[in-house]
Order: sequence, then structure tokens, then C-alpha cells
Amino acid sequence: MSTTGLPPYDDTNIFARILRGEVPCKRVAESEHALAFEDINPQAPVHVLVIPKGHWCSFADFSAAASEAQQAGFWRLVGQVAHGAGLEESGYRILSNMGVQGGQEVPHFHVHLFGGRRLGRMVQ
Ligand code: IU
Repeated sequence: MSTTGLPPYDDTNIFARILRGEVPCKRVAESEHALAFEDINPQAPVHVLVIPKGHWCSFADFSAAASEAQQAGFWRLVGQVAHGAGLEESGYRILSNMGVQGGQEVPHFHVHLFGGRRLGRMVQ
């Protein structure tokens, strides 16, 4: 068990299976370093998940262990998806739940991108 409360990376998790093409997704964008797809249970008119192409359980792992190129490539795609969805004028939110206490359910690092409506305060 890691300090995040998550077990070590397990490549049978659902996002790893999506990355391998074993499970379908509604793809929004893709780059060498990351894949963006629609959340299956959207919480806003735009709700996209962006995941890195690598084996990182959480933001803690990704930020500590991914290369500079991997991190830059990942965040570049997050920005491109927000731009591509036309959200820059209205605004949007990016969020990553980190670890069990942070509410993370899928143990492959991901960022949520929300937009398309006025977003309320969300820390509970
Ligand atoms: P979390 O940050 O780990 O709590 O969010 C996981 C998200 O993954 C959540 O919003 C789910 O709706 C979403 N999701 C998905 O898009 N496709 C799936 O097959 C599964 C979860 I399982």
C-alpha cells in the first residue's frame, strides 16, 4: 500500500484497459503522451477525462516519477482539450482526485475537465 492509500499500480484497471483499446471510450483527443475521452457519468455538459500513457496511480506518482516530457505532454493535451471544447471564454475547471481520502476511485492518474455550465463550489 502506498502513502496515497491506493495499492501499487495494477494494469488491469479500467483506464489502462481503455489505453490498450480493450474497452471502448468516446475519444476526444490523443497525443503521444495522453488520451482524452468523455466521462461515462458526466457531471457537466463538458466532462472529459485526460489520462497519461504510462503507469501512474495518482497525481502524486505522476508528478514525482514521470519525465519532464511526459508531464509537459500531458498538461499540453489538457489545455488543448479545453481550448478545443471552446471553454476559454466561459471558464472551466480541472480537477484531480488524489488517493482514497481525496476521493479517487480509478487508480490510474487522471484529470477531470468540467465546463459548459456555471460551476459551483465543490469541496465537501
Ligand atoms: P475519480 O477521480 O477516480 O473519482 O473519477 C473516476 C471517473 O471515471 C468518474 O467520473 C467515472 O464516471 C469515470 N469512469 C469512466 O469514465 N468510465 C468508466 O468505465 C469508469 C469510470 I469504471
